[in-house]
Amino acid sequence: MNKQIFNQANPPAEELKAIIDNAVNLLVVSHIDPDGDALGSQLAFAQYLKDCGKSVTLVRHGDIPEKYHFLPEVLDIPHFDTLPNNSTFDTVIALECPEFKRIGQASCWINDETTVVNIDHHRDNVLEAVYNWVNIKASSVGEMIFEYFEAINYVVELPVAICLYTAILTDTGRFRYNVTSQRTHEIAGELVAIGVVSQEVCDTIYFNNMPTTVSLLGKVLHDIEFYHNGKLCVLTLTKEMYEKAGAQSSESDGIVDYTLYSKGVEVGLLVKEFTDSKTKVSMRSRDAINVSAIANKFNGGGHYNASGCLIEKPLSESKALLIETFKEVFNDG
Ligand SMILES: [Mn+2]
Repeated sequence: MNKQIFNQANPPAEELKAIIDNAVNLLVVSHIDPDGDALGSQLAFAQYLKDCGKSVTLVRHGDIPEKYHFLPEVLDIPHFDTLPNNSTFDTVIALECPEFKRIGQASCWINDETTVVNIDHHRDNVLEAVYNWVNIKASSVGEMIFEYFEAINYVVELPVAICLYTAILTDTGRFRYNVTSQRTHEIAGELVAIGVVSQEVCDTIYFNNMPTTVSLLGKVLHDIEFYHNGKLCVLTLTKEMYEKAGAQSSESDGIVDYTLYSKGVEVGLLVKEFTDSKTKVSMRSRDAINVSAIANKFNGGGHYNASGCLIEKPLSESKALLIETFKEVFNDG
């Protein structure tokens, strides 16, 4: 089969449906350390495939954050190391994965014979699959899947609606990022019409933190730093802070958002001690600055206003390097 590339908003419904009609044994995967869009999209698409009478397997690489445990059947998604090695799939649906390596170990089920369908909205998607539908204007893969469901007249029921709403809500930062379009709100409205209770979903995800998480946030905010005339905000997370707060590593999820809480900040960084020699960085920006390009310089990637990378240097060195890098960005030399 020749490679097909659809860089468009409209779902290539006929082509996609034809692939699914021909598929027998499908695997639905997403990226390492799944987030709301990854899990919501995976669950929604898998339900649709089951409703088509297909044999469907889901798999994940990484833990499911506690705040997403309410998603219907999410806890049934097996970790890749619990799936039998000899499982075979003729078709793999890869959601939210700019490249196969983002799938993690679950990519071991992709070989030359596999028909891979890549559905994504990352602008750095490398179009590795046989079939690629990439819409960089979509707020989320959840939004793209809704468009596809609508195009083929698949009736979305409440469990699927909850999954798609979660995907959209989380990937738009609660309808805040600039990818949030009129269409995004319309789709959210349709999902509410199906029965999604917006406040319930929102509170379950955002207002349901463990006390240790909030304690960790307090420690991080206590040491907040500003550079380059207040345009760069840096939050630092050390292993010691985790220990003192009694928090797990997954509990830092969302802390990066606080980097943009203050007036005048254009870029926010969360710099996290990963190991003694590696530092994990999350970047956020307001409209004008493309932090994905900066993350790329450090072999990372992501979106225009939200990206990340892993720097192979200790925390303090990485932080100094980043602050220096942003000097140029702000012409603050
Ligand atoms: Mn996404």
